[in-house]
Amino acid sequence: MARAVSYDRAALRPRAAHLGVGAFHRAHQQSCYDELARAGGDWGVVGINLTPPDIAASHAAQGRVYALVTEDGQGRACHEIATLLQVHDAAAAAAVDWSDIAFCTLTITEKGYCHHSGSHALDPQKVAADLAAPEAPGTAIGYLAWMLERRRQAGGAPITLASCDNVADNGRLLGSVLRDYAARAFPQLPDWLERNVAFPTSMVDRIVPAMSDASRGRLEAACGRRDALGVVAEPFRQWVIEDRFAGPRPALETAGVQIVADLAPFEHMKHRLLNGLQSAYAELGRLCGHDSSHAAATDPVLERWARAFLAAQAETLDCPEGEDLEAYGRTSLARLQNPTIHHPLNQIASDASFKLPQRIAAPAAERLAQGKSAELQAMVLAGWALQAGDTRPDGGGVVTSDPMGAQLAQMRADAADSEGLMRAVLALPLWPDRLGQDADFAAQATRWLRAYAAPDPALRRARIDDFVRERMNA
Ligand code: NAI
Ligand code: CS2
Repeated sequence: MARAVSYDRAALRPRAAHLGVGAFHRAHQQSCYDELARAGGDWGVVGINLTPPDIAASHAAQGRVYALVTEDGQGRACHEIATLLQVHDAAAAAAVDWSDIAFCTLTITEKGYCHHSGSHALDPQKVAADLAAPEAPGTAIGYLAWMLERRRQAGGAPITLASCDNVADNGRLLGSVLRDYAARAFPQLPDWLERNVAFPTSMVDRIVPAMSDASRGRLEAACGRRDALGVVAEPFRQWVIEDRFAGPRPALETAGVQIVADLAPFEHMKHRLLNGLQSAYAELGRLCGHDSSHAAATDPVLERWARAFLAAQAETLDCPEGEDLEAYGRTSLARLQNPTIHHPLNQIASDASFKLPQRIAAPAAERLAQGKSAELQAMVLAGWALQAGDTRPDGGGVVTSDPMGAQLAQMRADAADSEGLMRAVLALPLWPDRLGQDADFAAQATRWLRAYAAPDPALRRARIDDFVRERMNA
């Protein structure tokens, strides 16, 4: 039975905003705001979507309430979420009243920051249209800069902009690209930003696959109705945010959010263990013939491989306060084995050129610097070299997309052999220099590229199994 809304929605005020009202925001930050409201808080959220699909009309049509279903092998729960007070699609974004908003979060996908992947630098080409017409922005960076310039001119109050995307040091990335853009578009804005805007880094975690016919069916069974904005997620939820704010903020601690001075250990732990394993399965799982992370995580060969991979990744981590890295790794694998969450590997493989630098390449480079093998990470990069840009749909019709996909497909076509292809991939400006300079790493990645060339997924799987059994004493 659905958990009804227990608070007076009229008492909620539009004090927060969110850019990117996608499935994850509706399942994660909104569930935190909902808990705050149930505890007596008055923070409501103004949602803004700058890219399709438009959802404002659907949100209004169903009374500005939607269902969040959390489920695992032990059961299913339906939560009615009413803290998303408004939704504005791109055409209406310019009219949003930001004057009372003190805290804004973002989930605009890794590519939404208009930066060079693997860096915090703005890519001017990605904002060229906005720089030509800064009063009519189309990108999230252009829109935020334009909003902040109007706030500056109006003598507006300080504001916190908190990225919640899976990119390395997301707060510093947002601050970096926004300051660079502002200097080009609104010369008086950078100084105001320094004094009035905070960019905390966040680590956010809840597995929220894109909705499918099957998950929509489970939502209807749990909540007793169809729901255009409904989402289905695992029960696990974590939000760790850097203690860096400008102006008032919601009492996020009420919802179990951790406010910490040093965010990096938490971010690296999540990016390299949970996210790293997901991206590893996105490559190796598909090579072994699997469509979902659940299928990969319950494959005995890939489960054995995962235990070796998680141990190797954990060796590059400092343990965050209050955490246990080995237990976190076990929990990460168990979460991917959740029988109700069938996360398409093609969805996880999407935008991999923005994900693999922090999830795979950075720990690989650190292992090499420690004089340790990074062959497990090389296996993942070789899988990416072979599959990036392959847009064939999986069994469920899900396709993968990556801004560098076409470039990788061309590199495969142009390469004389596996060694030439791997050399070209490791020369891309995505990775730490050490990866391209280490002959052993390049040789290992090349050998796996050749091993993956076997046409039969069962043969590829057998080669992975042989490696794990022989080399990792698994
Ligand atoms: P989604 O596809 O449901 O929603 C994507 C949202 O991003 C939409 O609101 C869309 O308007 C916006 N968007 C997409 N491209 C954009 C661009 N170039 N500029 C501005 N806005 C853009 O995806 P979902 O599941 O909500 O994930 C979004 C992001 O949330 C992920 O990329 C990741 O960084 C983060 N995240 C997702 C998790 C998940 O399990 N789905 C878990 C943890 C973080
Ligand atoms: C996934 C993440 O698609 C992907 O890149 O690895 O969305 C993952 O599900 C979340 O980060 C979990 O919190």
